[in-house]
Order: sequence, then C-alpha cells, then structure tokens
Amino acid sequence: MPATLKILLTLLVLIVPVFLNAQVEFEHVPNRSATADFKFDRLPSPRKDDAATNAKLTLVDGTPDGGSAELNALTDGQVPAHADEPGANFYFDAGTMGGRIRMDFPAPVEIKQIISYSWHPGSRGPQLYKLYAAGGSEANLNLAPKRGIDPVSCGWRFIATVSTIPKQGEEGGQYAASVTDASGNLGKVRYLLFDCYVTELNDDYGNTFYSEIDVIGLSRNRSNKSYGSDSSNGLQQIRAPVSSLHTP
Ligand SMILES: [Ca+2]
Repeated sequence: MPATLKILLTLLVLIVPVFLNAQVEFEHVPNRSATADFKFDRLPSPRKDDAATNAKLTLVDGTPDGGSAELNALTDGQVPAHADEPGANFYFDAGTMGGRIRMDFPAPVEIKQIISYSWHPGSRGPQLYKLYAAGGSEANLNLAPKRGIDPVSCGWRFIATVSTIPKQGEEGGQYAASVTDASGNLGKVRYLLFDCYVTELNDDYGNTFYSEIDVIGLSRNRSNKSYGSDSSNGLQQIRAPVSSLHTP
C-alpha cells in the first residue's frame, strides 16, 4: 500500500467518529387539539428536571420583545396555560430577524436528545433555528458570536437546522422539535448555541413563542423509565427529513 494511501486511511479512521449524524423530527398539534398539557403522540411532554434545568441562559445577540418572558422561561419547566400567552414564552422582538441564545451547563453533559417546545395560535408557533454545540476546550472558542460570525469558525460544532415550518395548512398550534443522533449520543457538550430565526416575513410577527427547551442527558435517560424504550427507540429509527402529525 502506498504511504500516501496509508496516511489517508489512517486519517479517515481518526476523522470518522467526529462526524455525527443528527436527526431532527417534530410534531405539530393543531390549535383545536392543543392543551396546556403539551401532549404529543411520539415526543414526551416538557419536563421540569432535565439537564437544561440547571443550565444558565445568555442572550448572545438579538432583542427580546417587550412582552416576552425572561430567558429562564425556556428552562423553568413551566409551559403556557393558553395558546397566546406572551409572558410565558420567550420570543424576539417584532420585526427583527431573531437572535442567538447560549445555554451553559455547569459541567459537560453527554446529550441524548434536545427538545424545543412552542405554542402560538398563528405564525409564531413554528420553529426555525440552527443548533451548535461546544465542549468548552476548543482553542478558538468564542462564547458570544454575534450574527454575522459563523459559529463554526470560532470553535462551535454545527449540529442541525431545526425547522417545523409547515409546507401548507395551519401554522398555529403547539410544536415539539427533537434533535437526536443516529449513534444515540449528541456528544459531550458544555455549551449549546441556539441561532433562532423568524419563520415568516409576511408581517412583523414571525418570531417563535418558545415555551420550553429540554435537554435529556444520556446517563439520566439510561436510568429513567418514565418515557421508556418505546419512544426513545422510535426516535432513533426516524430519520430526517422531519415528519409532522399535521392533520388536514
Ligand atoms: Ca417554560
């Protein structure tokens, strides 16, 4: 075997484990069926005791809407009681293009799943964001990259683009968007970066009403039977593109 080929193969073996295969899926509960219970068919309801509960949230870029809740509404385990409850959701200012939110864990956590929940009767229901992760020890890590700076250029690892924007039909209702990895492990993560975008530009009201973000740690899930093997195995089998329970 030529030396060059040998080197290339060795490099390939070293590089392959770095490539993760993120999987995104989501569920949509239309307005008429959405309740304060946040019940979904395949995805679990929001939790109070996930890894995000102890995480710290920082606004990296963007302006919250004057009617928005504080950032901690995303991790407080509380969800809105009604379809249009500004004070129980975090959302960026009307007429803006969204912004960036960093989630810091007290220590690196091996992540099995990230689920974001939203609820609004209209165009602020669907979600659109890019998700990045960092282990914390990256040499050039910029913890607060503003819009215009590609997070990948400063230490972040791109995980997935999450979009629950319906191709047609009702936008309003509840959404749960799940990010997992084919391997079952999204990696060891100290920081997550949510790069959130408006979901439509027909008017100024396209910034999502985010109700909760849950981060499910790997070790916790191993010992936790509360949402058992059915849904976790099922999630691993579902591959992108996303599927929706949108009913006509
Ligand atoms: Ca909440």
